[in-house]
Amino acid sequence: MSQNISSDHVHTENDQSAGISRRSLLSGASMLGLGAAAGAAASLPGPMNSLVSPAAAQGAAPSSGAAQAQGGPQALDYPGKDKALSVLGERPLVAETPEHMLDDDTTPISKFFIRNNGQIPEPTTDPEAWKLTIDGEVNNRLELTLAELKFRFQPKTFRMVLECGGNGRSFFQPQARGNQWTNGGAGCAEWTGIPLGEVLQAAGLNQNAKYTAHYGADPHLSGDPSMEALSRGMPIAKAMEPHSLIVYAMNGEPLPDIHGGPLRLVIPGWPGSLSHKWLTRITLRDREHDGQGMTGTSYRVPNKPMVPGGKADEKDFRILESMPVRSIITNPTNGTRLPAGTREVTLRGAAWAGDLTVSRVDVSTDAGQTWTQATLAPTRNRYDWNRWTATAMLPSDGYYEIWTRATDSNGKVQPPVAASWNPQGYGGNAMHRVAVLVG
Ligand SMILES: Nc1nc2c(c(=O)[nH]1)N[C@H]1C(S)=C(S)[C@@H](COP(=O)(O)O)O[C@H]1N2
Ligand SMILES: [Mo]
Repeated sequence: MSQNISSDHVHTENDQSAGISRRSLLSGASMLGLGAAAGAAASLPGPMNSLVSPAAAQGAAPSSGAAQAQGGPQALDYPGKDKALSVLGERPLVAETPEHMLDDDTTPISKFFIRNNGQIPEPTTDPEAWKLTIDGEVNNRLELTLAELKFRFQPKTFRMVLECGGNGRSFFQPQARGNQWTNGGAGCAEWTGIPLGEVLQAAGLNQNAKYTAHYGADPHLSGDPSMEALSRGMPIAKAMEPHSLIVYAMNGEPLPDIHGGPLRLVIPGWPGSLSHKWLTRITLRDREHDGQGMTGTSYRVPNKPMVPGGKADEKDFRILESMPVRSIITNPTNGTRLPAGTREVTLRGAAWAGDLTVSRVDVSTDAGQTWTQATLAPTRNRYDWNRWTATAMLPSDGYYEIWTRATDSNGKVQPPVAASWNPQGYGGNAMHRVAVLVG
């Protein structure tokens, strides 16, 4: 059975995705040989992108990506973290959450993805004494400890998606530069903190203040103290949104070290890189910030469609702002084997849309020939994700792919493949697909 599945999709010897299919096939065969119980994740070959376009390699997920080139996803070994997170890079440490592990309404800390650009700083022994400076184009420079911040301002808690700007990057063909995220560079946690806008107001923004610049305590990967691991910023209007928070707690716990504790920004809807961890300073600038991660093709996308794999004209790039609409299937797990005779499968998932909202989610079991609308659970607050449910009807035993696509409040729908190729692979919001085998 699995041989048939695979042989449709084997390409040439030197085609990387062919190797991946074969590996998946081998592990899949052994799982099936064990007679995996209903609902258990066997490693069926992932949905193959050749169903959509032979040129793109989307479907190999979760078996695609750089980590897998060395033979399967590497498990994470980090205190407090689920070992089933997959490591995309060790230096800096980057790990994503496989889609089926995003099945909780609120993503637990243990399952939340990790993205670092530099070294992980030494944990502080005195979180309440952590200092944040607000300077630059302000009338009164502020220097506040975390204790003072909590004392002076009213905290807010929102459940909000944090999503890496490169989420979905692995679906680009040819491969785009950077961590090869599938859809797991995202999570939705309850963030508690002080609205950034209130703190900026207290610092008295002057008329020249146009843009923020963020600095943190994490050393550059090289250890060079004159270099920033990351230093991004945003227009004042985004900073003043009531959901842009200076955060000190996650899911009701003190913000964990690995997520930027004791203090970070959470700037929902926009690339995760704006949500600066180990936050020490925000400088108000009179122009667009030009720190680490603001120039060239970093977090920037072309103004006009470019030839996939072609050379970038950086003059014609703009800063990536709102993230695109995305939905994921969190149940069943890709590769699930269901008992013979199963005709109904309960589907669960999540959807979100950057600054926008999700207007609908649809699912298909026939490669998009027909679609069924999913039921969206309400969001708790702006920037929360919509959990969704649907029932897939399977007419017979056999191999099925379940596809999901979300539509945003502007009517934009997720494309079948990652569109708008760009050198660093932003905006890869191809429909998510999982394979199931009935019988
Ligand atoms: N100081 C600092 N903040 C940072 C980063 C970093 O490397 N250093 N990475 C950013 C990126 S690219 C992302 S996607 C998010 C990830 O947050 P998490 O590791 O808590 O999931 O943190 C952002 N904040
Ligand atoms: Mo990111």
